[in-house]
Amino acid sequence: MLVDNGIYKTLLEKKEKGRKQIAVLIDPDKVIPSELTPLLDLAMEAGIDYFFIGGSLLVKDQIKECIEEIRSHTGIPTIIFPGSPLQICSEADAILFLSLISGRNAELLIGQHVVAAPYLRESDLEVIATGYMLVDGGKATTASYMSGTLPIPSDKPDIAACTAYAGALLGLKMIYLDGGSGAQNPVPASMISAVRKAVDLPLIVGGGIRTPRQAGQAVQAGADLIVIGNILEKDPKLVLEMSASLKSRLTDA
Ligand code: 1GP
Repeated sequence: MLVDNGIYKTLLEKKEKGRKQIAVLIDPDKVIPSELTPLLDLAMEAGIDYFFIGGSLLVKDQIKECIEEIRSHTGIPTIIFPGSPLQICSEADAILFLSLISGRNAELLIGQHVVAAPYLRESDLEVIATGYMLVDGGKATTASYMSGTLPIPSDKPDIAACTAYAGALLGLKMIYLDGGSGAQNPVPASMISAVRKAVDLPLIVGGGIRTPRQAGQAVQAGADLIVIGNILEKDPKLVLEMSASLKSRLTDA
């Protein structure tokens, strides 16, 4: 039986209403869980939609603590964004079941999914099948290195569009276009709009978004959900401006 915690349904409803969404990515290695409160307060004030939790490589065992901290302070849904099955944690609301469709590494297309399957079957996590596409963001990232895959060149929107369309044909529920955490350049608008034209699935875009303007450009090009991580580690208050920028674009539309 598949668990339904209402996460995908709500995401889809917001997309259908044209309501742009924002997720804050928490890398459990880079925070002290008991000191998350100021960021959580800002995220609530900003009205963010989700917390994503995870990383391509984690060296500290803090996922559970981070999720518990978020849950005890906010009602914002927690979604695991895993780099490996070791990051499965039943305390969250959902997990992105990522298939790295931009790559040709069988382990990340299906191998690790088989390893994860029995744990997911026993958990209360809503599992959301997501086509994950790494895009060249100007430098190697932990995601590109750890996955051992070649990101899609940023000036090849057609490759991205065909890959996303193939993902939709395979029955995936969402597409995540990612430059990787700390990418030098965010995913270009031309690529986001090419993917938007190719598929009607919820489109997540992240990696290297550092300014409200970049967030706005991504949604303008067709992203439904923006993910912001790295920059908030330096300037948590930026979440307020990021969120305001998305909301004003909606009003302008
Ligand atoms: C990375 O999309 C996320 O996988 C967020 O990227 O940390 O660069 O904001 P940043």
